[in-house]
Amino acid sequence: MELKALGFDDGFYPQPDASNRNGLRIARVVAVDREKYVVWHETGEASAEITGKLMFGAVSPLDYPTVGDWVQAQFVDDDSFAIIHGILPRKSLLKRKTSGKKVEFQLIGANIDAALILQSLDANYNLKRLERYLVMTHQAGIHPLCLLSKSDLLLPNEVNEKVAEIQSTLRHLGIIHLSSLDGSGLTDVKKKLEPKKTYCLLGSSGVGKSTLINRLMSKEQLATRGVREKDGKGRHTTTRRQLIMLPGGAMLIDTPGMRELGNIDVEEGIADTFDDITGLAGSCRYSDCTHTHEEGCAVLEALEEGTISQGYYQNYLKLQKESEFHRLSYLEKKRKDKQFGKMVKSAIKTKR
Ligand SMILES: Nc1nc2c(ncn2[C@@H]2O[C@H](COP(=O)(O)OP(=O)(O)O)[C@@H](O)[C@H]2O)c(=O)[nH]1
Ligand SMILES: [Mg+2]
Ligand SMILES: [Zn+2]
Repeated sequence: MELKALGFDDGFYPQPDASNRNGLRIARVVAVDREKYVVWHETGEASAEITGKLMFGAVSPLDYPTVGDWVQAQFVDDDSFAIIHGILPRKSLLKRKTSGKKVEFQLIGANIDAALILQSLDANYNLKRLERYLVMTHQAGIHPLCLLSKSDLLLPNEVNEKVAEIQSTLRHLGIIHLSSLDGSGLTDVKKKLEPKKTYCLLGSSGVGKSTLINRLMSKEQLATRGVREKDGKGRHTTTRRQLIMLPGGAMLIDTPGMRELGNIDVEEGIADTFDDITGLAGSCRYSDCTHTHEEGCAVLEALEEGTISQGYYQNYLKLQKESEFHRLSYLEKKRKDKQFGKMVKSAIKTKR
């Protein structure tokens, strides 16, 4: 398969063949399982590992290949195995905070064109969580689309109410409601998936990601691409992050469900997601207004008048506080890591 069909953007990477001189070829990472990778290249699929140099030079998870990355690799064993020497600059990078107390980034995927944020219309539906996903997506500069699954569980007017509720606060967000069970809305989803473009499917576990992917895939495709993992029934299950080629030529990155979604330093993402607040902020009396207590605050006025909702405003403040807190913790961690690195270096020197 041509690299272009795998999503390679030769407008973004003007000289893809410059790498041939050192015997390296360009490939795309389609699956990551700890230190093991699977890549696609022009003639097929290969298992891959990274060079020791890349591994020891890595100072953070950001320095490791992730699903969707374009890499330069040396192919051996009839192209069945690849050694990854470097990562090409990323057009976009979707990342979140690792779960738990640790303040470190976890990569979700690279070179993604659009994000499909899936929420199910049953108990999982949660506007605040949707806003959280939007912040992460916007921060990466990726276009979001909201998919509401399991519409078969609700009456049509109940579905419309939910859509209207989202639309009233997130006015620019595209929304499609669907049911993988009765098939409604699936054609609308397929229409959004353009060939050679890369999408990622985001959502908590149980919202119907795997079921949707099964509906978007055709049986033939299942057999030809062996990257997917199947359980006994031949259904798609997610145990690792992987990129899937859909029948129409679009690619989809499936991620294991996320139970908590923390963000580190996502100020731009927040500004883009809460654009009603961002728009009002320009009319606040003070340019450094925090929109919490100030005189002449346009945001507080709008809150009073009811043009923006309490929930929207509260979540804005909450996500901002969290983003800043994690940003400072991350800086502190980096500083300590650096100090520790210096200490080790001087210890080695003294030993010599
Ligand atoms: N009623 C209904 N159930 C669904 C739909 N899509 C998925 N499910 C069910 O929801 C559960 C979780 O689905 P799954 O695809 O494994 O979710 P994932 O964890 O996001 O991959 C399963 O029992 C599915 O059968 C749907 O459109 N309607
Ligand atoms: Mg799943
Ligand atoms: Zn203000």
